[in-house]
Amino acid sequence: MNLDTSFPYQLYLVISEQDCRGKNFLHVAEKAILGGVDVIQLREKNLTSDLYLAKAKQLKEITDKYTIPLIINDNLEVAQELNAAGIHVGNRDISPSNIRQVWNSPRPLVGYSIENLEQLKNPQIPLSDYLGISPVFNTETKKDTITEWGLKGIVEIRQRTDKPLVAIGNIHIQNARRVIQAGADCLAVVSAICGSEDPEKAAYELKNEILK
Ligand code: TZP
Ligand code: MG
Repeated sequence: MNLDTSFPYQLYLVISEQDCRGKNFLHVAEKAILGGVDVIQLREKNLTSDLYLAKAKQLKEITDKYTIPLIINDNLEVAQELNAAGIHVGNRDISPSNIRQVWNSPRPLVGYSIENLEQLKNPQIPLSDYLGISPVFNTETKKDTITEWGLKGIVEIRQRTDKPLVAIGNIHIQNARRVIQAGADCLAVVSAICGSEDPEKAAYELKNEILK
């Protein structure tokens, strides 16, 4: 169990326009917040920084309205310019230590993805605010992944670190409870909410599974 109260979030939406499959992504985000999402990450992979920033600004109007933190995936320039709540990076991106060197006020939330057990010894770990367990289950949404952690993987990571653990990868209503029981503190989803016909209901039901 994580004892760190600086990460009080349980349901984490990772959103991109494409993953909303034709629905208005701002509308999806707002409905998801109304359903119970606690934190949102904008994860756009094929945009210039200008377009990424423009999209992030639109989303931030909504997250600010509900005082929900907005985290930017892997673009420090956009995250800082936006005055986002934080940034999420992976093993091959800019490192948490580099981020802390150039961005310390207000202190950003820094999320760091864990793709293999070796990485837990990495000095970047103490510099991050939460660890992304990536992916818990293989997913069509992101195919360039390394370790499918499974529930056993979560148990193993939980034994080795007190950092807040955010599980991601093919998490749905049917497996959400088991992922929490295995030791995750927070569930991150893309398609379970973005791909739903009713994002508010999807978020509400997931949140209920977590709180059960
Ligand atoms: N990182 C690891 S898996 C993943 C990311 C961004 C995608 C998760 O998407 P979904 O649709 O919730 O499986
Ligand atoms: Mg990345």
